[in-house]
Amino acid sequence: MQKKQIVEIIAGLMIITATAGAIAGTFLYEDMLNNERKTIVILALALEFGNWSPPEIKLVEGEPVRLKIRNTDTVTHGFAVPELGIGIDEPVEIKAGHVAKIDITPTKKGTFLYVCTVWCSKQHPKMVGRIIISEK
Ligand SMILES: [Cu+2]
Repeated sequence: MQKKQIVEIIAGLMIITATAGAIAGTFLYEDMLNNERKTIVILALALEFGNWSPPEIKLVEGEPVRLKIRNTDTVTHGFAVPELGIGIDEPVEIKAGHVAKIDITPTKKGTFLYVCTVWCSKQHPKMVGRIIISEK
């Protein structure tokens, strides 16, 4: 192996290390910012493949949460909670394999439906889940 090749390999490794470090740092920083926020992961799947999972989530009035909606399907899904105004003015579209992050602090108790807003299959209108918000 020539000296030039060795130098190029070392330079390449340094770039990879720096890139991985920057990415890891970004995630850690995000987690730090997110410390006081509970994260709830919801999987988006068309009805025939399992529907929203979990189909029901429980939140507490006044407690900030981050919803991470992970589309593990092969088609695009949308997310909205019409009664809470989520995904209405700013539609949330999540392409296959992508994740949408929505930070909310529930301000009213009750049961609200979350729906898919993108036509994803024949069963699309049945792609509905429930958010139950209880009093603190
Ligand atoms: Cu849909």
